Amino acid sequence: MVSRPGGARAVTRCDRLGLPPYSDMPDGLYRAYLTPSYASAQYALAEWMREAGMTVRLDSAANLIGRYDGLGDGPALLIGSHIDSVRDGGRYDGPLGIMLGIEAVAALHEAGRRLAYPIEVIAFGDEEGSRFPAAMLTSRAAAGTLDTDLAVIADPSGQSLADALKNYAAKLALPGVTLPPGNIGSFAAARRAPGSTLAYLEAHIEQGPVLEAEGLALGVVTAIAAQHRYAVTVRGQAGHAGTTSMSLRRDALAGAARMVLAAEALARGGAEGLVATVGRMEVLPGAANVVPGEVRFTVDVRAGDDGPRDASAGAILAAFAVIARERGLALSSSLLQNLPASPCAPHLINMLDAAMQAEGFASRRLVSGAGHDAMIMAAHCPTAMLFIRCRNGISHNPAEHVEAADADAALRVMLAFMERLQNESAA
Ligand code: HGY
Ligand code: MN
Ligand code: MN
Repeated sequence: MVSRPGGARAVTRCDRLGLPPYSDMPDGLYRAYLTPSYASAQYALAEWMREAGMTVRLDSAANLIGRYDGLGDGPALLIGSHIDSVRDGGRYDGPLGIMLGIEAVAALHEAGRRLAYPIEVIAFGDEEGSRFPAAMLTSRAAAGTLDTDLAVIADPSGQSLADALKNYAAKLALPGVTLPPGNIGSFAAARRAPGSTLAYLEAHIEQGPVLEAEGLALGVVTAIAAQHRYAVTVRGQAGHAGTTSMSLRRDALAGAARMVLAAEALARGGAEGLVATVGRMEVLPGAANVVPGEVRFTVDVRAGDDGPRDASAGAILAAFAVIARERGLALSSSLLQNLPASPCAPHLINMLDAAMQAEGFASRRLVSGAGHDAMIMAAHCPTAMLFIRCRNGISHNPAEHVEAADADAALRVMLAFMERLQNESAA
């Protein structure tokens, strides 16, 4: 198998996409689904996919897909990750897996090789959920597991997903690419035909400290942690900051603050791997001289398995209810996202592990605390994930960093995995 230093180019391309026009913010990276920066990123990716010998298309959820035909036209190996980012995020969370997919195909193309199976490289559009309230929308469309009423989804500016999709299809004119219908009714038509995908392979930075701490470049993911994400609203009574005595207050923010600390304490005292995060909070009316009458915040609870996740989430909501009662506050919560733990396919874990060892890398298997499109694609096909060391385990942060040498290592292992997959599928 031809191996080539494509990892450096993959990293360089991620760096390029970290700057305007590929970002919707001037001094950092925020690339949201169906925005102008998303369109610019798709233009660049389409060009790189074509250079690697692929044909390019958009599915009806506006996922960009490059295809490299195989000797046979059976089920395809799907390699990918997501092209959207969190606000002020890092450059490699998502894009690196797409660029390495392009590099793997480019290696075959330059060697004039076709494998027994077709290869598709997919750039999922909305893994982070950083624009619309639901996350992983476009991989759920591809996997056929959409369980969200798309018609009611709108971003914080009030633009509906339906309008965003319509505008996008009208505005984006990828040369030579058939545009998606651009209507929400056809969004679900992005579903990949059952049985059409041999396996889904996602290379991704670890977003944690384990590989670096053990001096390892790569790791094989065994499973992806379970997630529950809630929207919580606490209502008290707004009042004049100067005249409302402390004993008469029903301060929604003071109550929410106690809830945040209660969630933290429960997670700290919970099982290994249990985490709880309040990542977003809105204080209303948000004036310096008004006792907050209402607070809205999110809670993200994760654990290696569904059971501990469910038990911990229940305990956290129960603690919130006690605090609300004690303080005369009204409490409501809704489940925004329920992602069960997602094991990767055992035969692909073994195959990826064997490829790593054949390329001279020590075997290291680990659970992913971060969510990935792979956990959605598991409903459609067997999945495999390859983790790549990242500096200090930092992610969802502009300081996110990956070494080109580690990206090269990942590419070598991906190519070795693809050979094994060919041998297995030919057997
Ligand atoms: O939240 C996550 O774990 C992923 O980065 N979307
Ligand atoms: Mn990611
Ligand atoms: Mn992420």
